[in-house]
Amino acid sequence: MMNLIRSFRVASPLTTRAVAMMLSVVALTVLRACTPVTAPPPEEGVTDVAIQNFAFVPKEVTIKVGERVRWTNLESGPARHTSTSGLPGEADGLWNSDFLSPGQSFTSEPFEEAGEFVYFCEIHRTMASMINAKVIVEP
Ligand SMILES: [Cu+2]
Repeated sequence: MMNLIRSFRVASPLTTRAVAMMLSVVALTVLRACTPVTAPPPEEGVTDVAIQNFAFVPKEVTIKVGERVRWTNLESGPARHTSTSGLPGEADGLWNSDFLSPGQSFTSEPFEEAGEFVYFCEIHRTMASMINAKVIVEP
């Protein structure tokens, strides 16, 4: 009996601490989900494309040889996206962001050649707004 009481007394503050910890984790998660994601600060030689409402914005950008493109997932919901060069089912391997969660960015390497480069989102390859986006590189 004495042992039981003792273990209860020992367990009780621990339980309180565990509950408090769980609550703070929940609070942090809620807080994080409610914090609006923001675009990173502009960078010279980098053109920004937002991924928002299941679309690349703008869908077409024009840059110069040697410049880069940065994609940022600005969804307010939990949707992840990718920026993947090529066409759905025919990724050409020029770049691939992997999964971008809201708030995450991916910056391409500098484009070394002039031309037009299409890309899409691997996850939403059936949505018209998420395919046939374009980077136009001028000499
Ligand atoms: Cu997507």
